[in-house]
Amino acid sequence: MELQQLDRYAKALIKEAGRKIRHSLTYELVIESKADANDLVTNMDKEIEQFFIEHIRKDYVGHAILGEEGFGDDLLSLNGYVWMLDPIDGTMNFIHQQRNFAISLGIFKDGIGVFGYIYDVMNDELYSAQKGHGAYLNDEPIPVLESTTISKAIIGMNASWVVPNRHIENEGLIRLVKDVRGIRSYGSAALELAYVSTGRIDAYMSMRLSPWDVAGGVVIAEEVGAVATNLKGQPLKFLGQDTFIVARKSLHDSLLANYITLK
Ligand code: 2AM
Ligand code: CA
Ligand code: CA
Ligand code: CA
Repeated sequence: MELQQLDRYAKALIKEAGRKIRHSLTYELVIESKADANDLVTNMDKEIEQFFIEHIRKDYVGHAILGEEGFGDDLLSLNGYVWMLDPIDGTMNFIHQQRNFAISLGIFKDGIGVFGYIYDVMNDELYSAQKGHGAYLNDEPIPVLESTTISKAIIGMNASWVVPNRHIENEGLIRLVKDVRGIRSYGSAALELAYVSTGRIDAYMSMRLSPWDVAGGVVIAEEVGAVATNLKGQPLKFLGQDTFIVARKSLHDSLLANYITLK
């Protein structure tokens, strides 16, 4: 298969899906809760996932699809081509703000990320990368990240980190909040990965993410020299949920060694 053709195809689908989402803002959304009252999903999350799946199943027979809203395949392995799709990452922002959400897509082959895409729909900004070929924001190459220190770092993380929880010791997190330059919480894992990749923030971490939240972003982040693992420092499996951290290597290692103590 011609990889450049696959890249063009994926980008065209993403742009078309983005147009559909922007257009949908003129209509009233149907909003439902999933696992809990604040875990939201709309008709557009479902429609956009189905839009991708219909096209991929027709044009790339044999490729598997892993999508948040469950219209894709139930996968036990990552053999062959697998499209990991989050049709709207940051659904709460989509509903409340009509911005700060993204389409997140990773195309993997035999468990290795080949293409990554994050589309900031309202800003018409497409972050993309092909493994080994660098990362782009629209048509501009994204420079490789320079190293930084904790004291100059802005860290993306969720406010739930400061609530005592069963995953991580609070003591290290309190020290972290004091030691870093700033903390940000954007509410879209995919956009936070895009921001780490472009140096707008220096790290992003989460206690629970799924493959479709990070698949595209990890391909992009690795192309600019960032490292992504779970909070134990282990490689990501992209099958099932896990903890997550992404940052350039020195910062990643320092965060795990000095601030994140798993219970
Ligand atoms: P989503 O908007 O696609 O659900 C919010 O901090 C980030 O965490 C978003 O990227 C959100 O993705 C993701 N997330 C993953 N699991 C979630 C859950 N159960 N409830 C809310 N957000 C979740
Ligand atoms: Ca969701
Ligand atoms: Ca998501
Ligand atoms: Ca989603």
